[in-house]
Amino acid sequence: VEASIPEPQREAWTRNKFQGFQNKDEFEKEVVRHVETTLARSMFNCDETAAYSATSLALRDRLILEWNKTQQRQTYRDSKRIYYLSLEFLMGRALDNAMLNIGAKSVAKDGLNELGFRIEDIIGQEHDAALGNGGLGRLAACFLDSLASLNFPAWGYGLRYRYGIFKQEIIDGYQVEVPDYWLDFNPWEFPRHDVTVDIQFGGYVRKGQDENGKTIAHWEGGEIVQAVAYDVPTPGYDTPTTNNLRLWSSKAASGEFDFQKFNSGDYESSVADQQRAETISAVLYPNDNLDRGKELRLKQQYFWVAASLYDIVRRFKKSKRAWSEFPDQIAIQLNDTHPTLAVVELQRILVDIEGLDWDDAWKIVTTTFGYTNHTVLPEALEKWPVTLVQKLLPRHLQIIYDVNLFFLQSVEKKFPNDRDLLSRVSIIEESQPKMVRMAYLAIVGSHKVNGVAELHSDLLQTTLFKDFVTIFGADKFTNVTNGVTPRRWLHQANPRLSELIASKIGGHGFLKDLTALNKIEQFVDDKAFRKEWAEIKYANKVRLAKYIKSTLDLNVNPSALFDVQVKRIHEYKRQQLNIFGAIHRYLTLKAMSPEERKKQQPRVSIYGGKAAPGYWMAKQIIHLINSVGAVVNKDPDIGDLLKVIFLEDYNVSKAEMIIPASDISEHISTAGTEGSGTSNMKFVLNGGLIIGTCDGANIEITREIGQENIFLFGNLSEDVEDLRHAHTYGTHTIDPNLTKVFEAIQSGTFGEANDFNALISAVRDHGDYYLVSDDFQSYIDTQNMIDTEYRNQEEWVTKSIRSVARMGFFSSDRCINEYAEVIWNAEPLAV
Ligand code: GLG
Repeated sequence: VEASIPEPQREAWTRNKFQGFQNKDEFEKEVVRHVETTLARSMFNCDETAAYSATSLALRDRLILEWNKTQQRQTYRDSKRIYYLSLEFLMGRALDNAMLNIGAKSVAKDGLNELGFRIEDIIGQEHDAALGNGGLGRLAACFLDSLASLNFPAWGYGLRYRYGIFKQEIIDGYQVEVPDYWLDFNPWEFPRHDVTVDIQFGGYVRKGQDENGKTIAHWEGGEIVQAVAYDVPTPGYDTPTTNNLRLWSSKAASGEFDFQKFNSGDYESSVADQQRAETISAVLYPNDNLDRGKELRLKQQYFWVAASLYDIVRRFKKSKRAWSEFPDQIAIQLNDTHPTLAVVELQRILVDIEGLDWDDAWKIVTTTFGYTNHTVLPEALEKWPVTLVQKLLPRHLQIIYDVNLFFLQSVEKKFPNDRDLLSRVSIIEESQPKMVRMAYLAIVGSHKVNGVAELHSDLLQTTLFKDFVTIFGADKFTNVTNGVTPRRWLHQANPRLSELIASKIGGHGFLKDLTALNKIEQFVDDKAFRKEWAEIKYANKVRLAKYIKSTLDLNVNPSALFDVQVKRIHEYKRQQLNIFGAIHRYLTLKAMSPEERKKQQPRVSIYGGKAAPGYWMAKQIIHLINSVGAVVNKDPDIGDLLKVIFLEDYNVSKAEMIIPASDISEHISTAGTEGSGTSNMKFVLNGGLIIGTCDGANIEITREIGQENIFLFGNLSEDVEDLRHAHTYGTHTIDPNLTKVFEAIQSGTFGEANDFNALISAVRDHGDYYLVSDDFQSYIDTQNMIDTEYRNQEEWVTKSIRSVARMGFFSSDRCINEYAEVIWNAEPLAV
């Protein structure tokens, strides 16, 4: 069917072109129209939820126009496109971000005011889009913002989970998980019921022949599930470019019901089939840095990857170019190993469906893909049982075996008679049961492999992927240090600081070129500037204190030092070190005379983060923090000197409030374990100082801001192995101060004496894998130093200003430009 409007009628379309609101009056008109028609309500029953919905719809209309134009422009210019495949996109709220990016916030603010609403209340109505666990998913969201802001033709591809990351409730000090049903009303997505892909699972492979007598594989039988596209417009900052995030949702291929079954009276089982299909995109796996090897997870991965590749290939084929041009037109980035099956799927499409020779196809595949690794933790490295892959994806398993065979043959040729090497690098691990090593498959199937911070990339090349460096050469391996978007993490989260900076350095240009922040360093001695700088931090702390009061009914003093650790709860991130340190502080204060106490620096120790539901130790840590808080916070000897606060349900929108309110934040992972960390960058960008180990991006932050502006402590990555070895084979003595902390816990100071035995045993009896005891004294000393330095507020403000001024490197814009140059070989599209 020819859907386009014939030439003579197009004039009427152009004449009636919808422009979206252009000023306050038109904005109000649009909001009222949406309230009265789209929502079928009126001024007599327009609550904040309705006002939020209507405001979003008015904004969305504007976005959609630019989004359409962007897509047309990108199709017309037909330049190289970037596809970012990520199982997680932790987008957070969209309204505020959209208003700021398209420059409509002040119009909306005034308009809403006239209509009887405060913009902050309206923004606060939105439910976070929480389709991710932590850093990996939030990085993908920052990347989308940068890709659009820099005008790259880029799409994100992910899954449209019905349930995102669970909501965390704290009941009696324990984490309880509540499902996060976020799709009730989501104005930011567009269902594309006409964009569907049938996805096959199971069945068998039949060998056949094509017209030329060449053998080809036919994958037949099994079940079909349908993928439906949902599009989310992602606007760039201060540019018309609005890119697309396409999320796939699963449903039964036969439509609503199996009519055969339905008509024969078997209603229940026809509905069951439908529900089984919908299960695929139903829920985000809530594990961060942990692979659980669940069958449904593998189904999710293939479902998403196959739908995305079908879409990408379909778009490419429209251009009628030769297959050899595929890698000139398309770069696909694998966000971790989760989408690695895409490598196999593209090879399958090219060989089985498009009839290319194996070697030609494989060249195209490997030139197209790049792979980003985010962690060296062994428990996070994905492996799938060969038997499971055989059952769900029989043809893909054959291809994996062939890829492995040709790869191992090439290794054998280069390094003859090294059987050990062959078994070390084989994509198939010869274990019981046999496993497919996804990271190795990703390396072999990509032209570039990168880590996310310098130390992390070095460790990859010297440990985990050492053999592959020998085989492929060092050029294949590179580093792209993570970054964060200054739009959300400075301009949106901390509007007053953003304005102050803009007022000093001639506008908001730094939001597009963050290195321009260095211009504020010349004002470091400017009295008025310093004063306002300090006032903004204080105001942000007051806001957080109010939030603590309203949610926990606890009073905290905004003048106290706010010490924050918010991130996923994980033993390697060492929230246990933090809380042991807080207990030590408590015991020390208790032992002091009242006069001595008066001289101490008051501190609020703030924690937040989710534990994976099956991660028992992480849940113990949450329980300990809450148990300590319950005692300390009501101890009259202590008063304001120490408060221990656990903030429930840490997420992106809460991060936007918490991060600007921090004086010191903690990034204290065991050296060599954190890939990069990205909240460390956000905290410093907002004028908070950090205490950290020599790990992840902390090292580069130190290099940029100067070691006088950061509090580093603890053992170095190169000493970790020896220390662990000594714990296991030598005599392992526990730090005496830490021993006192353990004794306090086990004497029942914080509730049931035996509740926390596992946390203590891990350090004392089971080898202290995370080096909590080894780093304890250094941690305590550094915290004491922080107390002292905080009392010198003048010096503290100087450090804060200088640090922010030197954070330009950590913009995700810099990061995306590096990917584009070194990995994607792609360029922005002028608008
Ligand atoms: C990983 C790592 C983090 C890293 C993030 C983004 O653990 O250190 O900053 O990816 O690269 N799972 C993660 O969050």
